[in-house]
Amino acid sequence: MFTSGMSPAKTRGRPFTVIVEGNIGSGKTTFLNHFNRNAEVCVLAEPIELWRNCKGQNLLALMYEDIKRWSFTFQSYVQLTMLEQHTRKTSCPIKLMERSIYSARYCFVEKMLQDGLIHGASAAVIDQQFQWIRSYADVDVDLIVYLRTTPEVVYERMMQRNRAEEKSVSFEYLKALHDIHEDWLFHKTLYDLPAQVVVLDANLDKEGIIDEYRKCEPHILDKIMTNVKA
Ligand code: 8LK
Repeated sequence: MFTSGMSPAKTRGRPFTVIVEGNIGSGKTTFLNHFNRNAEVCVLAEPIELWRNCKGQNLLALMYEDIKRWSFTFQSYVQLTMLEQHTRKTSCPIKLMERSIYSARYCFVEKMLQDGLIHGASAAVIDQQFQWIRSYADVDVDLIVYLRTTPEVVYERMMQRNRAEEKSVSFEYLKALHDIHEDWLFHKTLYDLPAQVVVLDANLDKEGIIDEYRKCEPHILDKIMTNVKA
């Protein structure tokens, strides 16, 4: 656990920022809940309720109903809500975010572009906004935790979770999202990495994964302390 008594991890006027990345069903919520018990950690879950209710419109449902029609609308709003989370002020020294403006652009928009699910013109507008945000807003991060899974395991979890909007998500879509996460965070062949990556085996079940978190706590702490001293 991030121990109290640690010197405040304020880096460059913002909290030490950890983004938790991984496929749909990779256990990000379980990870966040585990670290949420610490007073020094501000946990920001994915703002899915905002995506489900943008002035009464369920953008998440619309996107999965007709991805080509709604991908731009949905991804534009995701980018805005992620910007809000990156820049949200907190008195905690550590901010833990579920996904980020980076996975929005590098995984989801990129995947949609590769598969022709978003028009090139729409992706270009999102990218221009993304580049502007990176230049003028403080969306820097200090550490990436990659919850690494296999597509088979997350497909099974997604089916069990049974989220209404995700009923139409196919194994192929999850596999494609898996591949792009792998390219970005494991093989490191896609775009830039905004911070160092810690990779966890997130195929483990709920009990096993807690042990995996415990194993990585000193590692994460070490990274934080190194960063604070630097
Ligand atoms: O994570 C909740 C749901 O939203 C899941 O079905 C995947 C989808 N989603 C998406 O399509 N694009 C996204 C995110 C989530 C998160 C980011 C940053 N971009």
